[in-house]
Amino acid sequence: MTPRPASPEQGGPRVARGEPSALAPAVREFVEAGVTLCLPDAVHICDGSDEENRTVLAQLEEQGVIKKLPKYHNCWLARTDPRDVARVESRTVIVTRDPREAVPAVLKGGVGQLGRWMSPEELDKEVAGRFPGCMKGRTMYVIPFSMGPVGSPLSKIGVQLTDSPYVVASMRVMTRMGKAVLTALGTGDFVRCLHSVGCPLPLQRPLVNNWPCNPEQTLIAQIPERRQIVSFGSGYGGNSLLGKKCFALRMASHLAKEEGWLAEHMLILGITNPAGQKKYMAAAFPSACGKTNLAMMSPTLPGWKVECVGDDIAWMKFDGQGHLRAINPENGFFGVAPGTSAKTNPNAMTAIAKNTIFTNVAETSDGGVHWEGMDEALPEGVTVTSWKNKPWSPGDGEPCAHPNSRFCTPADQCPIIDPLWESPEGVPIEAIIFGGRRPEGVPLVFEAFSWQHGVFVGAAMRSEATAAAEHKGKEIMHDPFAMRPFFGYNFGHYLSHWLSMAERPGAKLPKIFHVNWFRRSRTGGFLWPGFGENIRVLDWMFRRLDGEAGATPSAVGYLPCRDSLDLEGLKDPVDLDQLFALDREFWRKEAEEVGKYLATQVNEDLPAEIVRQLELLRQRVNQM
Ligand code: TSX
Ligand code: MN
Repeated sequence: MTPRPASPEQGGPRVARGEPSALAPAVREFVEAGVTLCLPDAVHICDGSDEENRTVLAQLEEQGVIKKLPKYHNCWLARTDPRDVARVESRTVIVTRDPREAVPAVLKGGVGQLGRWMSPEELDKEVAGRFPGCMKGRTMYVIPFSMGPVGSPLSKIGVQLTDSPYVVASMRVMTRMGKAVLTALGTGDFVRCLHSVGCPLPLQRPLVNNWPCNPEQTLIAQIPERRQIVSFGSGYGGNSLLGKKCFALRMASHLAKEEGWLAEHMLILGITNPAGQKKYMAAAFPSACGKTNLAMMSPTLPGWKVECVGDDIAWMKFDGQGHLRAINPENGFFGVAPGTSAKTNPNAMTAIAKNTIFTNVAETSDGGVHWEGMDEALPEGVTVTSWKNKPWSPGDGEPCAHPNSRFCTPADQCPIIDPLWESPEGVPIEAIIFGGRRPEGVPLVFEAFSWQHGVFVGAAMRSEATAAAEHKGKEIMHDPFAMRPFFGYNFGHYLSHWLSMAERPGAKLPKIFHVNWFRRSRTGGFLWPGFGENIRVLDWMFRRLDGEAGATPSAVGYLPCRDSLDLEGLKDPVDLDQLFALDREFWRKEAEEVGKYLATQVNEDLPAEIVRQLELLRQRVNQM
């Protein structure tokens, strides 16, 4: 491949927007290298303006990638190629020289489930087999973006090159994007993000739904040492909005380990009690636990207020006073649509009524959106078109919306967005909540005995996975820290990093809790009403932090004392005995399973302290 000069006069790409010569030298070099490799027809440097956004959306509409939803203000629907609907874990890699930096050495006979490694040599080969000329006939957009408020000491900057205008429109929602970011960057450092849908023009094959993608060649690579992210073949958000999972979790977790902070898959909420005292909490849940619902919940207890800082990612760092300060590095919510309703999440429903990009939801004949669990009767005479663009009716036996369909909406449209959500110093985190979807055995809430025990609780997280096509029944999957697909480095080293927080002089360590909203009774019903009633659990935590609520030690952690959970005003009685019951045999098996998992998956990299915590759990269970 002969490199080509990158200026229009010399036959390089047309500059569709922006001024390449005004870019900082390092940014310009990155853009020029992208042009030389990908050979786009034009380059567009994004400024982030409203006018630019309108142009990008109009172009997407003209290409038939999105269509307007006239029932709402400035809302759009994208239908993807049905082969490009989710993150692709099998094609997601962490690139390091030493494989042990990226993933733990799995015990012989086991298959690693905590990430995939690729060597730099192999990556370079894979890139060379995909990217040369991949943007021919297309425009390469240059997206300068900040993860976190522009200029915050906790924020980080990236520059994404992409040939997808859908990515441009979505990144404008999910990150702070444009001119202000280039100014804040100056001549500083940034993460280099390169993305292509892998469909140069003229097309080799016809598009499906006008959605360019290249599923056979999909690859998502994080290269921490080079501060680089490379993504090919997918336009779907988790693979293509590189600021989110790739940067804010995989790349950032690596940077956080180097720099002494934490990049976590956590929501952040503010909670105010009837006396007006406020605290912030962060919470990590695996998928299908209603994380976005909790982040925006409407409490049922009188006088309590919950406000949302973020619904997916938390960057946390101890400040000079020893407080753990957190920011939400994102600017929007990229939430799962099905199950979101006026009952489960009224605040999200309000947020998504304008300026929102929907992907793979169903469309109503009156220009609105629809999905499973939206809980809204269709107006008389209104019909539904499914995510596959086919007429749909409730008896069809297929969902109208893809189960992983999404809304992409600006965070500041959430009615209960926290007043400090863009505070550059972050909010002080007093509690960290882990959780899982556990039909059996795991009580509604418990508090860890110590930081070290809490880290073990995070490592031992498991959750019921929604039945995937290849599985028969529902399985309880391991998902440590809800980070299993997002670790940017060896999970054993990650555990050591978390444990090391206890050695920081002056650090005021948050209390760690574990919750389970999903325990079922012997007859199969949920034992806890969940949703807004979860405030009763947060209230108990709140009072624990103030040293007020009572707790009794158990084999698994501190449990609320009788009467220390406020159950007043609950419509239906709650069976506290079943909700908090601890069964010796269940926990013996649970400890054994967690032990087996950590021994095979983390093996030699498992910190001795975690082995000790497992042994302590075993002893406590034996003494039950
Ligand atoms: O999001 C949920 N939360 C957290 C809310 C703040 N969900 C939905 C999970 C799917 C993503 C829940 N589902 C919660 C919950 O706390 N709890 C449950 C289980 C449940 C479902 C229905 C009822 C009670 C519990 N009751 C009725 O439907 C009447
Ligand atoms: Mn997530």
